[in-house]
Amino acid sequence: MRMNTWWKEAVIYQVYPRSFKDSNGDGIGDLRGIISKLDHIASLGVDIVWINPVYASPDRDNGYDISDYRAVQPGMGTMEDLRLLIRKVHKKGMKIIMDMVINHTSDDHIWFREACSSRDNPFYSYYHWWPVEKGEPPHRCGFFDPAGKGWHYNEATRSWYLHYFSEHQPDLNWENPEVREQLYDILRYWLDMGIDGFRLDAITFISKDTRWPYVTAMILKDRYYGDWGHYYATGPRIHEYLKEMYEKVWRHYDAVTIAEAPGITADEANLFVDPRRKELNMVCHFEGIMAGYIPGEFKKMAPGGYSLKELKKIYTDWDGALSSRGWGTIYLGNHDQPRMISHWGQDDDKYRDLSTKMLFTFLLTMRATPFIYNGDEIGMVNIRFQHIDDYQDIETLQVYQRIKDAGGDVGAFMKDQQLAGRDNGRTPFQWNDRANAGFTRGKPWLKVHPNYCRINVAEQQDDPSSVLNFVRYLVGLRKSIPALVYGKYELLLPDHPHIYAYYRRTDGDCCMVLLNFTSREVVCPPEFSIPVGGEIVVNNYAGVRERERHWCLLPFQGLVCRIKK
Ligand code: TEU
Ligand code: CA
Repeated sequence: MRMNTWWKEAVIYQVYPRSFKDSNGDGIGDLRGIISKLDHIASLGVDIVWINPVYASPDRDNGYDISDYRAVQPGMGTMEDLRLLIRKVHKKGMKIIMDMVINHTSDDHIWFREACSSRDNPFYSYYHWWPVEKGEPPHRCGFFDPAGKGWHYNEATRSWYLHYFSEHQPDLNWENPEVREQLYDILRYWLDMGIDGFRLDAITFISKDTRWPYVTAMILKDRYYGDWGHYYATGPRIHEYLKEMYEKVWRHYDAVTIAEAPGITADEANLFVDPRRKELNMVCHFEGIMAGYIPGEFKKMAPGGYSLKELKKIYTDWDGALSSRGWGTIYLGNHDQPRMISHWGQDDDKYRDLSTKMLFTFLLTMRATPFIYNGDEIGMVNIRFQHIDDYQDIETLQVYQRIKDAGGDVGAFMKDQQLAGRDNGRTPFQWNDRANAGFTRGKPWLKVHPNYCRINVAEQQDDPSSVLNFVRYLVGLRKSIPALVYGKYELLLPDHPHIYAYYRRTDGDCCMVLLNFTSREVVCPPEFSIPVGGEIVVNNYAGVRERERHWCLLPFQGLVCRIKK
């Protein structure tokens, strides 16, 4: 039997602090900036605010390289500002969760600076090392490494250290109980300060097979879908660690725990979130967000784009996997992804608003806790940089270098990045049509999208037909119809290439959701009937077109029809 809980009913709003609002003119968003915009966040009707890392960091990866877990990054503000933010969020009746990066630290963290000074240093065992006497280490992938390598040589200790991301993000050695105690202590520190939970970065990667087996391309392909992320997510002690973390931390708080879960498939999800196992509450999987990319290539979209049929299968499989135990999440964009609208909809002037509204209808009517990424609520789109110098993201820059060094096709990479590059989702938030979109009075750290004069909050604030007000309406609707949260999800027309349709059903209530994911007009198949006496509660067009008793969906039309029994 499934229990109803606040975080299942919640809508989460993700704030990327660097790009949200700058309060002091240094061009970088900060905590005071977020505080000044809490009215906007609250106006959406969301329940939980998730902020990306704001801890002390050399910012090689925009805060995902923490150098002090108990300090606020000076550029972000002070500890007082953070306490104020927590108080103000609570005062508005919302909750706040922080991002926690404990798979790795910054190479500037005192633990690592000590560790790499000598093999005898007590902190040496806080990280994973491969001593030179053993020869070359077995290959591991470093996602953000210019050479693609996951080991980096350190002269002082005559050994390589492990880093799944960049060389500036050494992986912590969770085998060491002292490391684990340190980390649990940090989690408790923040919970005691009053935050309501965590999004746990790359948490599926914390356990390593320290027999360090050779993982050849063949093994990777045969056993791990050719995906290093999957190999990394299947460490032998992962669930032991998560259970321990539960006992030592979560058990004592009413906090929500959300795993960022690269490498996890639907059939593994309950290992993390079945409440009987006492590990975590929810996982954010990558299968939906990665649909359409060519496997084995770096963020290269298949020529025809993603297939809706495949997308439906992924979300339906995930729903099925979590239908009786556990609970899911859904997101269509975040700080690691292109803009939702450019990725899954069509971002030209003709269809931008319509397809954004359709996508939000999807996002907010599925059986999973939805995440809204800041900027999507006004329909912000990819900036599509032309020059490598415009990018700031370590991933883009390092992979560019890797391809260049290997004599690869840099031009093709630049083109792929216009769709997939992470900086597309990180351009400054567009508040109004004044200088720098009202984000900063200084020079923004990343270019503002030139369309800010037309696409901004001020423009949409009071326009009843705006994307912004559509999102506010949908959030409210989800909160007022329990079937949209807890109702059973039943996929209709699974093989239809253009329409995504499903029921959300409880005993006395049913919502039928009909979404046209394409720019063509589509007639619903004849076996698909119009519900008699249904009430249309969501529609991104003024009306509904019918043709001989068949529903006809206009380009990117999204409809929710409520059928009460
Ligand atoms: O992401 C982890 C992760 O798996 C992604 O890095 C993913 O591989 C990549 O973004 C695909 O482009 C988290 C954070 O969300 C991300 O911002 C960090 O860069 C990363 O961890 C390292 O901490
Ligand atoms: Ca600032």
